[in-house]
Amino acid sequence: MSCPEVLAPAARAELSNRIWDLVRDAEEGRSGKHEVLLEPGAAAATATLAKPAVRKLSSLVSEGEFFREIAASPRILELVAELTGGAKSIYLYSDQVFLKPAFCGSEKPLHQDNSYFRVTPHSHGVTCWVAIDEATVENGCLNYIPGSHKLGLINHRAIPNTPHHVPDVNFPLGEEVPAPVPAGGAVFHHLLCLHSSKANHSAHPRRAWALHYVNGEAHSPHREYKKMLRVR
Ligand SMILES: O=C(O)CCC(=O)C(=O)O
Repeated sequence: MSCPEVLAPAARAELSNRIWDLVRDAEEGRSGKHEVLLEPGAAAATATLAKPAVRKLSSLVSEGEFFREIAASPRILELVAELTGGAKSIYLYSDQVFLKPAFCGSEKPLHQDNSYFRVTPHSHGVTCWVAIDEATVENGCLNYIPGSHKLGLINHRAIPNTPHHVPDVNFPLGEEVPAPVPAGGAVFHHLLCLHSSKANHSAHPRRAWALHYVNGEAHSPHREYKKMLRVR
């Protein structure tokens, strides 16, 4: 499901600036609060990019009120409640910024979010992926396999020496369909919906803030409610 404007232009601009500040801190080794993943190919991609490039930054909400207010904004939560079965209470399971720096942003292979999170029932969680920059086919928007949430949780195998894992099944999974999103818009996906994003060879960075929500009746072996941010 897509929503062209979950952030007002001023909020998107402020969020964008704050994320650039955090990225700069991370690139200069000053990001104590956040788990940071770097692009493996950044230095080799172009002569002008011979410095670390961040590919993922965890837990923006740990930065404070500005980020928490967006994560708890009524516009997002209305849709989250509807997509998680009319939930009365909603928690933020986790949040992370996925970056695809210009020229060197690498792909995120096909996966189901719940192969990582293990939330049950699967329908009690949802991901809201907010585009900070316009996400296009060229700079690596998400691609979805429509209807793949109906496959149930499928086996995944780890790709050695990477943080990724991919489906490990011997049946066809279906065609991937790109889902471009304007800056400030969002796509929402079921925790079992197969998705990926391709490499960014364009001159335009692509950043997105993924907010993963669960309702108050979900379970996961990896999270306790008391450690999650209650947003409703
Ligand atoms: O933004 C990306 O490239 C990948 C994001 C993703 O896999 C997710 O939000 O679940």
